[in-house]
Amino acid sequence: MLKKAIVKKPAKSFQYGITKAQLGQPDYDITLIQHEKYIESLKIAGLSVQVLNADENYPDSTFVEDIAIVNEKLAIITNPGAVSRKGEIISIKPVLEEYYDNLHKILPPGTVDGGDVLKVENHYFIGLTNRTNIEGANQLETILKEYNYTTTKIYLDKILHLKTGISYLGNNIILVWKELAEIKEFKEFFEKNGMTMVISDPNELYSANSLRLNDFVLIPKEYPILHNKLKELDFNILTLSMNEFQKMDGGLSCLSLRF
Ligand code: CIR
Repeated sequence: MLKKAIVKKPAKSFQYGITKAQLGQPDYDITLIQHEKYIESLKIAGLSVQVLNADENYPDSTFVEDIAIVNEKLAIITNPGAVSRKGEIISIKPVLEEYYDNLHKILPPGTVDGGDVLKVENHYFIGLTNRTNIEGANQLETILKEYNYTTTKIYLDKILHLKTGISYLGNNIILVWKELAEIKEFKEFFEKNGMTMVISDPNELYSANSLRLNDFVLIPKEYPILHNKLKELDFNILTLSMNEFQKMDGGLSCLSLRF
């Protein structure tokens, strides 16, 4: 059961963050409204939400998922792969110290973005991308193993973060891009654990980043194919307009730390 979420208000500098989306400039006022609605969705799902103040120095800082990995046992502050995001970790430390005695850290030359770290029950998949390097992934594995989690590293290219293309929806159901589902390590794991795969429709790739929140699944608005598939699987679905965040390459999971 998830109890708590940490989010960070988008900064006015949001539009100056990193993006390859080519969807135009985000509208700040609409961004704020979408962020408010995101907070409401977390609350509907039963989480209490701590809202951190915006940090103008870091345009991407609303994407808090990338700067820490949190679960029921421990928290790890990452060393984000993008140079412009490294300073984001400073302000999260005191916040996480309120909840965790055992706060770990990824140290340089290791880099990890939380968006590359997917938890499936007691197993973690770690994507090796432009943001997460092998030194970072190795450090992360060592820490997670201390707490009895198992891990698999996955080499990826052509994708920003691992979780851009895959989400675990609970109940042994995985939502995933076809090209990722075909990766040997994923295939073996899904088969071995008898998991059900929901393959993203090629026209709805953005919605592969969705979020299981207690009794609900939060998906981006206007992805009818996914919506129908999840309805057939009996999920309680919440939807949210995410187009301003999408312009900055952000998805639903990126906007919070949940534990
Ligand atoms: C970035 O490129 O770092 C941000 N503009 C988007 C980060 C999205 N985070 C995520 O997928 N976990």
